Amino acid sequence: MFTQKSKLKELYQTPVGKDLLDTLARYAQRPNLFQNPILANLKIKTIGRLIGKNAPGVTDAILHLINSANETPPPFPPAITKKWWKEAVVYQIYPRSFQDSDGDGIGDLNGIRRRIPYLKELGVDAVWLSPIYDSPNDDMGYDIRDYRKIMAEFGGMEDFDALIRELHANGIRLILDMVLNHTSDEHEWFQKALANPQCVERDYYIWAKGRDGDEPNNWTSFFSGPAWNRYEETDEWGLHLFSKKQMDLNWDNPGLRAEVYDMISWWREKGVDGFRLDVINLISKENLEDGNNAIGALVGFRGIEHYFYGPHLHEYLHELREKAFRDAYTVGETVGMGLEMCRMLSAEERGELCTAFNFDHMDNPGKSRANEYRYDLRFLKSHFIKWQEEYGNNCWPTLFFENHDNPRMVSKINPDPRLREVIAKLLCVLQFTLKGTPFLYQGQELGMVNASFSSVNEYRDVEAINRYHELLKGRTQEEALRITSWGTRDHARTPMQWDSSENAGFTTGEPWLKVNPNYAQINAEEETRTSGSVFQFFKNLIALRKESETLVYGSFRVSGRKEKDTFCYYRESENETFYIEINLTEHEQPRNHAAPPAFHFCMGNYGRAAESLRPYEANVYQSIRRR
Ligand code: ISL
Repeated sequence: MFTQKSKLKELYQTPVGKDLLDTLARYAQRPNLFQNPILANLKIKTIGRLIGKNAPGVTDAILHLINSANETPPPFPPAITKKWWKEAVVYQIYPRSFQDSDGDGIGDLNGIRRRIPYLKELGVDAVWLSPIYDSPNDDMGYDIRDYRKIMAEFGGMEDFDALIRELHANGIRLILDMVLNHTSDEHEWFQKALANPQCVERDYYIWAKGRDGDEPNNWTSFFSGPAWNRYEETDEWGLHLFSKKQMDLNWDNPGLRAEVYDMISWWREKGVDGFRLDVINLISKENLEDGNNAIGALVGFRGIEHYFYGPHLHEYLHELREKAFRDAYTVGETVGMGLEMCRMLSAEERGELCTAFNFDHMDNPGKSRANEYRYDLRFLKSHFIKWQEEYGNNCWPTLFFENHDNPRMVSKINPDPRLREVIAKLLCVLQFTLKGTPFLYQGQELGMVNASFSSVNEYRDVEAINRYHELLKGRTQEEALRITSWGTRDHARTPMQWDSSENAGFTTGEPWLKVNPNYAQINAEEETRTSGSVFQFFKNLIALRKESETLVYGSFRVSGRKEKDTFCYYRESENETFYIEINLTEHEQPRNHAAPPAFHFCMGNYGRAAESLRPYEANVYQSIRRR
């Protein structure tokens, strides 16, 4: 057991210790702090001063998490096993904003079916649909009311059956988004629990008595405010880590788990090929003790240390694999998990997840999408080298820059419209030449960018709306709008831009969320017929990846490890090598490594290579195939 007297280097040897210390260092904007050999000899009790949070309880919380997570790290096997989901290009669709087919201003399943030829042309192998189930849409479908019913605005079960049939007929697999940490408070289980506290469904949720008339503990919601609703009828409080209408499920209840396994098996029997698992690492709550204030201030959510890597997480994930997912593909949305913890959750021999989403690269150290800042691409070099070199052959990375929760990456890096296409293509080169499964978010292949919002009334994102009203306590409407406009999830949810007709061809009705007015310049119709467009670049690089096992299973070797402004690397297999060179800055950079001899220029975001590396230049070279 580790104690306050344990040295940092001893803790750093454990999977959880390494991730927690690296996470703290990143939040403190000192990402390599704990690799310092001098500091490594210090006792953990000094950690408070090091990270600027010399607060009581931080080191106790870290020691407790490390001591209770006493797993042995998975081995490092010599070979990679081949799987379809390691070779696939996955395309995330946010159904509400993809294509409307009935003119109600909301995307739907028949609209997706209509766009299958577009997905085929791009080279997509699988689609991930954000939740399509019956929901009151407090959190746009991530608040599920009936897991076995299609959301009315999206169509009916017959439309789902038609969609999966046509996707499969076109060689495209289907991944559904499964939200298992919580349900809508309008779900039948929760309604029964309110109506009859003695019913079996009562214990499917997490209830507690208040404290002196206040919440049972000091936990805060991811969506602002306390994480509890009070229910007068029984004088109890119900836990909601997200919106007030998303009630956390009690995974310690075997009856609840059995209901979930049955429901997942039902979808698998309908032919679903895989599942994206919403905040899946939060399902095991250790206890309901107060959260540490310093950790809450550092991470932004008080109480998170009691549930982000709970005591039964591995047990429940293994049971999910055995009794529900079986051989279906799974990718866990594992908020707060570092590389080592993702290895514990997804190494092949552990029989838990197939892959995991780690978010460490989505913001620069110490930043979040709640901050206004220019994303510095140079941070990606150390991040990707670590994940390409240390993840192990029995784990498989996921490669993404956008999703439905984050602003458009091009806008985060540099909003200069003259650089938009070059940056979009640079991100494409990283996503499709590094080792891992690429997850492309709708519109990223067009180089879509953030919108601008003139009022909170234009927001549809519950997280942004709640935060706006919280900020109003002490700030003007203009300030609250400006601050929430940096990270509102609405940026990713403006309707897909299909063509230059009204509403960008998304709907003939009134769109549920405003269309970005730049659709006249940025749209699929224009780009699919224009050589050199962002779409064509994605299509060509996806095609290159498909014809070359090297870009899928080849080894990774960095070139110029110490150079800050450029990221150059090889992908190698026995008879073929690719060399990639990237300028991570908006300034011209000297080429410190000529492309190796016997390599030919394959593709690049400036069309051809030049004497030096121009702003954000990214080039792919290929060796002549050795026979
Ligand atoms: O963006 C995030 C991490 O980078 C978090 O703010 C995000 O809310 C968290 O990852 C959880 O997101 C998932 O669960 C939420 C839902 O609102 C998100 O859309 C979903 O991706 C609650 O179900």
